[in-house]
Amino acid sequence: MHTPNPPLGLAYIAAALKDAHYAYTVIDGTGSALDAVHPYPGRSDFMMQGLSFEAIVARIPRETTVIGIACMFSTLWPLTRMLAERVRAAFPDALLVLGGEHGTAVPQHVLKVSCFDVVVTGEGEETFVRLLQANERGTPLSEVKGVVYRDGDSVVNTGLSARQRDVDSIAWPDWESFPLEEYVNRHQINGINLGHSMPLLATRGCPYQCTFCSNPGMWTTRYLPRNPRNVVDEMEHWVRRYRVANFDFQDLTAVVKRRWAIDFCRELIARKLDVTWQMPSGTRSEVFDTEVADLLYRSGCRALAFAPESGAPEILEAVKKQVDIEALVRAARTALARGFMVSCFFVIGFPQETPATMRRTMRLIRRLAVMGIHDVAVTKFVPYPGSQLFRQLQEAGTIKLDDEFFVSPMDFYTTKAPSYAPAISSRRLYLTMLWMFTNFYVISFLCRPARVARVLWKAIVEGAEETRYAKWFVDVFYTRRHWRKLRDRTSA
Ligand code: B12
Ligand code: SF4
Repeated sequence: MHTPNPPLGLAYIAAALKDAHYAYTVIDGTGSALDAVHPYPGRSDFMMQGLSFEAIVARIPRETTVIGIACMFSTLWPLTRMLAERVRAAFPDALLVLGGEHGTAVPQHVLKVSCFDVVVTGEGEETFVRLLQANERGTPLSEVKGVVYRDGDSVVNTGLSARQRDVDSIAWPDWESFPLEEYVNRHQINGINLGHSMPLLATRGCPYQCTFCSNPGMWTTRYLPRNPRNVVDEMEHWVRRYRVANFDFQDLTAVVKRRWAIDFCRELIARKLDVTWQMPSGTRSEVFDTEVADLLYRSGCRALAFAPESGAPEILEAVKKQVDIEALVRAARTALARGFMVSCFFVIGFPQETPATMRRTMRLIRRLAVMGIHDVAVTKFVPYPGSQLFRQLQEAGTIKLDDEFFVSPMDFYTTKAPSYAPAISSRRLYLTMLWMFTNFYVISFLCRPARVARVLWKAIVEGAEETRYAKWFVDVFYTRRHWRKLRDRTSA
């Protein structure tokens, strides 16, 4: 189970429908019932948050002809498929459409094992509107770029649609149709708790091609930042509308171009919105120098994450991460000196991983702890559908596309998750991950006992999360117990 976030992708889709004057109903299955928790079919250690399948189906207006469902995480595919079956039973004639990362990654598989009629691949706004127009006019789906559909016994893929180049013309998310305040009031969002927060997207795409990431297949390598003024206009709008104090940027990598970062910060500083913002999903570090760090901080940015992924250059080369570790460490030092909360993301267990490469990663983690980095996240490698490594492992017959595989990222922090590195056993990977966390936090504590104690005190006593490990503590001490109680109440 993970913290649900306001569904930004769907809010963009809703805005596109509004712009095109289509009548639509939004059902936010999670956000509409954040306090309802149900048992997860077939896994007693998982829980499902939100409306039941039956309640979702009951909210779909009877006259609906096209039903779109989003599946961002492959981990959610088994549930999405079960929901689609219920929807299909109640609406046998409706066109059932899947959108989001998962369908884009494995559209053929989706159509083979489920009752979806069409998969919208890649960026969804224009494609979904074109699909609706084609459906309305009876035009063949083969004329709609960006869709995959069944045609008799075969599956037709019209190819990824071209990305919207004029990103400033994309309508802002239609949050009015979603129970956004339910998320905001409970701090159901990605970043550390800096007050009432909502998500924002300042850029689209990422120019890099890391082999473990689904980005190139989903967004291509076209990185398009929005006009800084347009981004700040949107922030100002939400500050007025929802009284938000903080924005969590959901960008794949917000800061790539130095000029853009500087212009954006200057615009935000000039507008005096009195908000903070953060980049919890991670950002590239290449343009992060003293001037950029200072402007980011003055514009309200308080927390960010860099993703070295590994401390071993041979692993970075193998996965095409294109990161210079020493430059990243310098950027992290600059960020710390300016007062940012800094996290670093690591992945262990890439197919090329060996005990020696993991030792190098451990050395980097210890070095970052001594430097004063606030958090690290160490996860085990999972071949995410849509990534180059996924395709390679699938071709090699290592992956079987079943529910167990799709939910495996949920088992990161247990011994269940498999190892894809022939040189490392699953158990060793798990223990190394724990050892890396232990090393980082023990060293952090020894180097800065007062800081760690203050953060943990605030987390445990006040439930306030200043860092990711504080968020984890709050999760263990409060949130999980809270969910268990809610589950027992829901099923009573
Ligand atoms: C924010 C975020 C999170 C947040 C929460 C997200 C949430 N619940 O909303 C948190 C921190 C919880 C998170 C966790 C994880 N995340 Co994450 N996350 C993101 C991130 C950075 C932003 C999502 C977003 O808002 N995108 C912006 C919107 C506009 O894009 P979109 O949702 O894709 O929507 C567009 C299209 O998909 C389409 N579309 C979407 N829905 C629909 C519906 C219909 C009907 C149609 C027609 C079209 C359509 O149109 C939209 C507009 O163009 C993405 C990367 C990214 N930038 O997309 C990764 C990403 C989704 N995460 C990813 C991963 C791997 C994870 C983790 C496994 C990481 C980890 N190591 O633990 C966990 C797993 C969580 C779980 N239990 O499954 C992968 C998913 C890969 C996959 N196939 O599963 C992504 C794609 C990053 C990547 N490139 O690798 N994540
Ligand atoms: S991992 Fe990050 S840098 Fe690499 S392609 Fe994905 S979003 Fe871009």
